[in-house]
Amino acid sequence: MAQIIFMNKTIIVSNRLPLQVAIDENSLTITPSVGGLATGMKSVHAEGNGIWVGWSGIPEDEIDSALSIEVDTKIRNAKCVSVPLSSEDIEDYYEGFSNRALWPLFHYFMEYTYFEQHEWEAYKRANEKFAEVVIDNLEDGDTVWVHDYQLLLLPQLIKDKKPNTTIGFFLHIPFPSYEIFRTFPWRAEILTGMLGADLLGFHTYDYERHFLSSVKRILRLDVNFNEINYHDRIIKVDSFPMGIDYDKFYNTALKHHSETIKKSDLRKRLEEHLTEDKKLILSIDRMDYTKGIPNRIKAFEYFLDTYPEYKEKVRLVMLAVPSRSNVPQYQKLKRETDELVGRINGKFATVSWTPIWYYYRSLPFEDLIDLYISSDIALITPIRDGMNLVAKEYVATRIKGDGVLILSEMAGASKEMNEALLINPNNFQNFAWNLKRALTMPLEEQKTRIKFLQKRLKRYDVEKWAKEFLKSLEATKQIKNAIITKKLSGDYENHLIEDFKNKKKKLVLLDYDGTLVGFKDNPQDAQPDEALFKLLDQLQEQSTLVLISGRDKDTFQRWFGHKPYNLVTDHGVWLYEKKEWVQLERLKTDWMQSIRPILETFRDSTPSTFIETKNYSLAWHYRTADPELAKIRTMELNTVLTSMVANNGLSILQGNKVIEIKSSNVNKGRVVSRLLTQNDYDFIMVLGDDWTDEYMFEEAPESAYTIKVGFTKTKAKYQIKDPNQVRQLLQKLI
Ligand code: GDG
Repeated sequence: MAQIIFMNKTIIVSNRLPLQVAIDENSLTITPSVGGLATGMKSVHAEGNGIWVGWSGIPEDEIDSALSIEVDTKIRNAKCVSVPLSSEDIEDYYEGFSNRALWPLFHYFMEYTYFEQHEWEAYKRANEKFAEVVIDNLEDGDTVWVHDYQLLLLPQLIKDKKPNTTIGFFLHIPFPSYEIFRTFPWRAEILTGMLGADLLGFHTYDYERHFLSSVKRILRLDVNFNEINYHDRIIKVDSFPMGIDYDKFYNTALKHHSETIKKSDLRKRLEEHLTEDKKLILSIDRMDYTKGIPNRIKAFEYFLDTYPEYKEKVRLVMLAVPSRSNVPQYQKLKRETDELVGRINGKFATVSWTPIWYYYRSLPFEDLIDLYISSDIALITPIRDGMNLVAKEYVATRIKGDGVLILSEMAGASKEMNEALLINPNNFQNFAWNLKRALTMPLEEQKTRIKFLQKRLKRYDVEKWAKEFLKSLEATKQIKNAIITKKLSGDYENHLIEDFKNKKKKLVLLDYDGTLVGFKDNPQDAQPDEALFKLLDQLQEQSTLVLISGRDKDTFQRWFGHKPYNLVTDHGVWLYEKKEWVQLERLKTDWMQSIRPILETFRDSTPSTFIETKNYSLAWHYRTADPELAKIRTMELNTVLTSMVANNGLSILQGNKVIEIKSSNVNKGRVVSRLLTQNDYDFIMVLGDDWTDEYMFEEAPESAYTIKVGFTKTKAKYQIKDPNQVRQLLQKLI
């Protein structure tokens, strides 16, 4: 297997390598690609020992092994490493799963989406092949940047094998809303695959928001602003709108305008059409159903019907670049486009004018620039598009400041190109009206708009985009370090175990839910198991053990009454010591009758929530409710309750997916202070997972081992992942 080993490099991974391999009978040539991604990544790739991992474009079974070695060597000379993929992989993983399932679904084309089990298997296999090559080339301290929808599983595959690697992932296409994404048969696997990354980047805030919404609802993970708590990691999610190589487009346009350069045939031909009262309208896209090509042609027809005075005055120059022509929907689109162009040209053409010039091919870069600089208007109207770089390129080439960009609201680019004429591509009336507006826009207005757009594109170009992403990715190391510094493992853990063994008067304070047992949908299902009893029995023999919980006295009596453990229930109202219940606090409960109706209103308007009535408190549980609705409802409930509780000596506790109202003068911290005065302990350990446990951490003396379960913000000195690890730790102590 191909292998290049260097220190601290960035490994870029994308489905295709940024190069073209051409093999004919006598020669093998490798030329670099000039696409947006290749340009954007150029400096990252060139820096130090950076490498690029991807497919070469040649299936491994279509080339003999001697030639394959030669191809690999040449690719390696270009600082690239190829992933060997067979024709079958390409058929099932790329053309199949990537382009017949992910691409249409992520672009909201559900009717084009095929879910095939064997293609999903191929997708997993191909992602594993990429992982293998990346891991083979990976050294400690390296950074990996994975690109796009073909490699959604790759981040986790790398993280599983190399947990310390810093991994970034960028999605170049939209992330669909939860309602669309939830239809995906392997939705949880896809999300989990992506969550192997430390930073996830999207073109727009909307895609980011959709992604987070799916993470919350499907994986039920906690999200704080743009950070996801995932096991012992915090994953950052952010938007980075991809730019273009502005200077390259601007300078080439400048060159084409200069007197000294010979005009290309294409340019001359275009200019023949350009007289004072005639205008060229340009569209350029890959031939893809997301780009709205048939829609655009129909809208253009509508325009000519509505404003017939523009017949013979305008021409639509439409470049459609062949793409994925093996996939049936693309073949259908090509047929439909051919027919539409034929029909409309037939309908309107005169001896001296055809309304649409249609090219179905790819043109050299210089011709592309000629198209941009010769067109008065760019008509970029995708039905759905991650970003759309063509819109940005058109603007960059307008060196005289004239020209109008008509841009679909459905393109990610519309979010940062407000000075364009933004349209909904499905509203033909508005489409035609804006086209007329563009055709009649005063030059001064054109210049003002283009100038604004150019300024932004120049400032946030593709290199800046790549740098910003990598800067953010680098910053995730600090989050990781902050977790590592508090994580109870290695030396910290050994020290704790040693101390426990050596000390005589030991106090162990343990919260129950979320600390000793995981959360259940219904709190009554979280009973202690045999293994836990065994563990606690032994711990009890070696220390003063106190289970300290917000649970009610009756439940704990049922579960633990037969054991010699000390129990504190109701957040500190009752203490069970030497098999006797002692009431520590005398509390009123008359407030419940006025608070309960409020909670009932919230329960009724928030499906899957319920109220738990305890002896001294009321709790509203929302664990299985829709997380986004629950978030809004908790804010509302807090507002309503805050005004009521203040004057009634009550307080609101924000627990783990629960809001609890109880008397202000009880909390777990008060019990801790009380317990501490009773004896002269030389070892104190406090474990808890939730906001209510912070009171215990606060009251514990400086010398205590305070340990928070989970990796959210805490006053505790150490952090540990989950109840499983808590049990492992306790096992080690005894
Ligand atoms: C995906 C997302 C996102 C086009 N025709 C020719 C040619 N091009 C170049 C353009 C432009 C690029 O191809 C097309 O980029 P887009 O952004 O418009 O679209 P996708 O290919 O669908 O790209 C998209 C992008 O990823 C980046 O994240 O913006 O939303 O779908 O650069 O100039 N270049 C040449 N000849 C052509 O005939 N030389």
